Amino acid sequence: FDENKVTVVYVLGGPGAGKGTQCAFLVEDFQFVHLSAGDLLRAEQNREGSQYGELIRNCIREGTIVPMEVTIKLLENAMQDALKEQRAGNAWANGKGRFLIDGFPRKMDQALKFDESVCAASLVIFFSCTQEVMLSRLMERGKTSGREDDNVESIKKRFVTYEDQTKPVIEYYTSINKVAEIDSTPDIDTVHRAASVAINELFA
Ligand code: UP5
Ligand code: MG
Repeated sequence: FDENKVTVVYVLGGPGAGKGTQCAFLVEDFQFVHLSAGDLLRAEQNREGSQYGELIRNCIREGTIVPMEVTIKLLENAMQDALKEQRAGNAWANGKGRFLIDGFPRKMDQALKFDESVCAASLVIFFSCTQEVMLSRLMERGKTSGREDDNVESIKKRFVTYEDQTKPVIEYYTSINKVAEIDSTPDIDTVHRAASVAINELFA
């Protein structure tokens, strides 16, 4: 994808930090297309005839990262589809596509690969939150979410993967000045206001 034709924003933060919740607001505010890597993987897992169903199910339950080829392909396909749809509907005033890529890249190799071969991100929004708060949010959500990874054992494993693999990605983008860090501990509206400020600066 040509960086002159699309703007990519990565949305990172630990499990339960509020990435999905905040992306929904940013879609409304800024006409982004929201692509959650986790949602795309869960859809692929449930797609009849998928050769990756078992692999994805195991990774999600164990909180490990699905091989990047699978995730990158799903994201690329979703971006292609969205571009066609949105262009047809004239969703973007200046014709430049806007994508929020939620929960990706989670590992350094994915970051470098996507930036280089798909599209470099203009900004990384990092929702920071304590594990204590994230744990309680996920346990609460787990009562109704039906997500196979919203249980204490999986959540603990997700935290470890986040600390070991995803934190270095955030540090890398921080070192090249692409990160807007937003404390996502406060209430949803407060976090939303702070996130809007960061995106407004990007489009200013
Ligand atoms: N909530 C949200 N904000 C709140 C606030 N400010 N105050 C109070 N409550 C708040 O929010 C979680 C819960 O908290 C909700 O109930 C919400 O109402 C409440 P949500 O917005 O869903 O948080 P989010 O950060 O999106 O949490 P999620 O669980 O989706 O994060 P993960 O990063 O763990 O999950 P994801 O779906 O991205 O990935 C799942 C798995 O897929 C990974 O573990 C991995 O195995 C696999 N994966 C890959 O392998 N590769 C990828 O690239 C991506 C995923
Ligand atoms: Mg999410």
